[in-house]
Formats: sequence, structure tokens, C-alpha cells
Amino acid sequence: MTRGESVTGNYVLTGASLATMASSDTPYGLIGNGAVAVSEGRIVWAGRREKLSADNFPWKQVDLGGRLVTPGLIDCHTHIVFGGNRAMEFEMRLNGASYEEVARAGGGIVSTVSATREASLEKLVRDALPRLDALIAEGATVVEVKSGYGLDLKTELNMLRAARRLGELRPVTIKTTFLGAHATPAEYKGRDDAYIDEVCIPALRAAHTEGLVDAVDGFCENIAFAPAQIERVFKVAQELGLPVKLHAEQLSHQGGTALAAQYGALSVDHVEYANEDDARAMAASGSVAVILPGAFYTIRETQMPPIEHFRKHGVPMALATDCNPGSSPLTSLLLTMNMGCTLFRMTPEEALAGITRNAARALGLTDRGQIAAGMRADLAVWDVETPGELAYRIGFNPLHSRIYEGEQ
Ligand code: DI6
Ligand code: FE
Repeated sequence: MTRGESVTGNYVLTGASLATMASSDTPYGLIGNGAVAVSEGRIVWAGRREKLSADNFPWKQVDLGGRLVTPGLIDCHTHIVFGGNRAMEFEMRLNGASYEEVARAGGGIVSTVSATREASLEKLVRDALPRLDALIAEGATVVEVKSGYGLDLKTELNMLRAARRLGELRPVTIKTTFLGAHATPAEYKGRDDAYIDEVCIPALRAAHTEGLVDAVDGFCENIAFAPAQIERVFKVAQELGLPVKLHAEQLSHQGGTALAAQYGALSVDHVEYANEDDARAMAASGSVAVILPGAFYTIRETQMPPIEHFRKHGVPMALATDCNPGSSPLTSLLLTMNMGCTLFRMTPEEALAGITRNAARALGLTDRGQIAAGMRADLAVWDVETPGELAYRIGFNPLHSRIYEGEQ
């Protein structure tokens, strides 16, 4: 197969190493000299080439020249829709400005909220596209997008509409997450509870009515919302039949993880300050720990997420960019993998599982993130010899081609 060659319909990929990430006895579920049969956008067979019967799949064969195939990559935590950017405050801080000076110059999350409120739907889409394209250029086939920079009904809905629009403009699956409980806007300063009742919850109901919400998130932190406030939002999510997830224990231990586990959260994200009890609770609820090294790196955090506890208790770990204008202006899943390994000592296999199989689980997707019969044919083809190379290199993109729903 050459880059850009049209691959569609029924076909068999051959001459490939497959990092299937499906449960198997080999690391990465690796199958050397493998083949994948694709029909109508689905994988119908995957295994060793010599076991493939041409009688069963008498289709066009597409030779991959010995390249590595992984599941399409999944970024399960992003904020790629927002107005403006915060390069100015980055520069101010590095020139010695204090937090107060940055805030007085209009910096911080409030500046993103103002810019997002001012932007039209078209502008939000136009600004987010290069970020989405950067993810796609590295093989992403699913990207989660959160609201949370509108903090009023109109703009929260606009952000989610922009996210949905992205999925129409590009061959990628967009999963939308309502994050009204991200911060309290200036007009509600000191009245967090009123913001939750008067804006956040009504916006959630309206967004759900419009079919804009796949999951509900919140920011549980001393600078954001307390567990009791988040719980009021989760109760509404539960009533609407929407799954929840939570930004928790990022800067301090507030007890958000225990709350999220109690509500059967798909994932608990950041979790630097989570403890072993939190890991036990997540294991019991089946919640994925979403590790976000881009934010850790950008804010120069020193508290490491408790990877050992997650391993010990069998909590699945995902990795994501957390792409946002403040704490993680990152649009590379490959770099995210490298950071997960270098900063947190995750293994390259855990890192790849973190942006495939476990990322799918963090989004409640049961037919992505693995190469196996019945899964969607979302695949990434790489010019590398071993899967470990994907996490090893820094700032290099070896993607050869990307197959989305069976089509290159
Ligand atoms: N955690 C973060 O690090 C960001 N939001 C969140 O929930 C910060 C968002 C920003 O600064 O714009
Ligand atoms: Fe985030």
C-alpha cells in the first residue's frame, strides 16, 4: 500500500506486524507476519498470515511491506475547542511576571472564557481544526472534546456544536463531554453553588436535549469545585442516563476520585494526588485512570501519579494530551506516550495500551482500540520495526498511513 492509495471495500492487509493490543500471551498482542481482513469498515479476521484462508476472504490483498499496524490512536481527554490562546501569558511568566501581573493583564482561564464567548461557531471550528489535524496526522481516529470554556448556556452549547461539526469535517470520531463544572465565571465569583444551579445544570439539560453530550465531566479541585458540588451535576447526569468522568486529585487531594468511583465513572483523570484507597475504589468501579503528562510537564508538577498502585490493583491506565490553552498546549499523542514513559516510568506497552485499548474504555467505546474480529477497522500503519519505537522517539512522526472505518 502506498500513502494516499485508495483502500476501501473488502480487502485483506498482508505483510504486516500487528500490535493488536488484544488480550494475548505476547506483549502488545503482537502478531508477526500478520494479516487483517476488512469488510464494510469492520475487521472480520486478524491473525497470522499462514492461517488466513483465501477461500474465506477471496479479496484484494494489500501488502504493507513489513510495516507495523496498531489500532487507530484515541485521545480520550482534550479541550481542543476554545477561543484565543495563552502564548502571551506563557511569555510574560517566563519574563518574570508574577501570577498577579498575569491575571491583571487578563491572563488565565478567564481570558480563554472571554475569547471563547466572543468567537462564533465558525471561528471555534476554524481554530480547532489545526489542532485536530495535528492529532490525525499521528494516526488518531477518535478524539474526545470537552466544553468548559463557555460557562454560560449559549457558549457551552456552541462549544459542543463546534465539536460535533469537527467530526463532520474530518474522518474521525468525536466524542463530546459536557464540562460546565470547569470553573466559576467572573459574574458568579464567590457564588459557586448558584453557578451550578442556575447555569451548569440547565446548560447540561439543554445540551443533552440537543443530543450534544456523550459524557459529563467536572473539575474537582480546591481552585474549582468541591465533591458535593460535583455530585449535584453527577446526579443530573445519572438522571439523564449519561456516563460521568472527573478531573480529580490534580493539584491536591479533594476526594473526587472516591466520588467518581461511587458514580461508576468511565474514567478519573490527572490523579497525581490519588492514593492507594483511590486506586482500590477505581478498580472496584472499573474506572480508567487517565494520565495527563502534558499538564504535569507544563505546570512543572512534582507529585507523580501513583502508577504502582494502579498496576497493583489492576486499574487500567490511559494516556491523553489534555490539549488546552493553559496547562497543556499539546497536540501529539506520540509525545504524550514518550512523556508517560520518561516522566512516570510507564512501559512502552502500557503507553500504547493507554492511547488505544484503555483510551477506548475511558470513552465507553467497546469496538475500538484493538485489532480483532468485530472491531471497527480504524488502524494506523507505521514505518517502524517494533512497537516500542513509537514511545521511544521524540518529535518524530513515523505514521505511514491511517485507515478510518476501513478507508484510507
Ligand atoms: N485542569 C487543567 O489543568 C486545566 N483544566 C483542568 O480542569 C486548566 C485549564 C486552563 O488553564 O485553561
Ligand atoms: Fe483537562
